[in-house]
Order: sequence, then C-alpha cells, then structure tokens
Amino acid sequence: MKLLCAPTSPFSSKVRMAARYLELEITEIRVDSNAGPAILVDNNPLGKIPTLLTKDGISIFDSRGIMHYFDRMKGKRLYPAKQRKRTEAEVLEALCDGACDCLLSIVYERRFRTEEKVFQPWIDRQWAKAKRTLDQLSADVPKLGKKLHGGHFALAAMLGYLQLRFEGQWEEEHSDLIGWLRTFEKKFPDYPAIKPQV
Ligand SMILES: N[C@@H](CCC(=O)N[C@@H](CS)C(=O)NCC(=O)O)C(=O)O
Repeated sequence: MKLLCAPTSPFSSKVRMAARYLELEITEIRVDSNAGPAILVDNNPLGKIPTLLTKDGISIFDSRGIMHYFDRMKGKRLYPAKQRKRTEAEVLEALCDGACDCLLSIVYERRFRTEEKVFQPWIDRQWAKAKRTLDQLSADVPKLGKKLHGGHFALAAMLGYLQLRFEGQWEEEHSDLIGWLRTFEKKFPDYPAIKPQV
C-alpha cells in the first residue's frame, strides 16, 4: 500500500500513526498538495492528502475512509468494540478533524490570498470554532486507557498541528491538553517522529 501524504499534514499524521499502531506496512510517498501532482489528482479528484493506494489499484480517501479501511484490515482494532465507546471515539475524531479543517482554512487564507485580500473576519470565525473545540476538550479531557483508538490519534494530530502552526496561541488556556499529549506520548513513543512537522 502506498500513502500519499506530507509531514506537515495533520490528517496524514493521524493515519500514519494508526498504520504504525496497527503494524501495517505502508510506503509513504510525500506529495505537495499545493502543486497538485498527477499521482495525487489522478487518484483523488479532490487533490487532498492523505490518499491511500491499495495493491488492487483502489484509491481510498479521505482520512476517515482510510482509518476505517485499516480497522477492517486488522480485525477491528482501531476503534472500540462496544457501540457507545465506538461512537464516542468516532465523534472525538470528527471533532478533531473538523477543528483541523478550520485551522487549515486559516493557514490557506493567509497562504493563497495576497496580503490585502486576507479576510480577518473569516479567520476569526474559523479560530472561534477551533477554540470552542479546545475549550470543550479541556473541560472534559478524553480518557486514555490501555488501548488507543482513532479518536486519540485524531486529537494527537490536531494538537501537533497547533504546535506547528499556532504556537503560543492556545497552550496557556489549554494546559490540560498538553498534559494529555504527554501521557499519549508515553503510550505511543513514535509520536515525535510522526506528529505534524516541517
Ligand atoms: N477531509 C479530509 C481533509 C484532508 C485535507 O484537507 N488535507 C489537506 C492537507 S492536511 C490537503 O490536502 N489540502 C490541499 C487542498 O485542500 O487542496 C481528510 O480527512 O482527509
């Protein structure tokens, strides 16, 4: 299996962590989604990463599609078996992925518009969503048990992306989440190598 991905991408980081956790062999192919290379757009019309290319020539996206594919491949080890816990894990993943969409939207607003066209109210709107997410997660920090799941990897990827692109803007008010990340790292020592980074 080949994974089209990038080291800075939080969604790529999430699925790379899941693959490592499940001991799945994947060949990572770094792509620049801004440049829209043929290998990416020919396999995913949306031109987004991560995109997984299976040995049977199927392309799978988006990151949650890949997570669920991995889960099925490895006998359902990526999400809890019990319905309620599974729903909680999936909602946590959706929340963290959604916050990453907001954070990326801010990064893209600044990256793709000329300086005078950057629309601050849009940035503020997206940041408010990310902040509400952090506030909610800080008020009820997700539990880390013996087993990790997709929601945990999504949260670790989102916090890693915040550290990478929004340093100094969230840590003080959300120190509980930094504590969560420290505990997560003890359970998943490969985190520093796979978290979003340049
Ligand atoms: N919903 C998608 C989001 C993926 C996404 O937005 N990836 C970013 C990089 S982190 C990307 O490919 N951006 C390029 C673009 O939107 O053109 C997922 O979960 O995989």
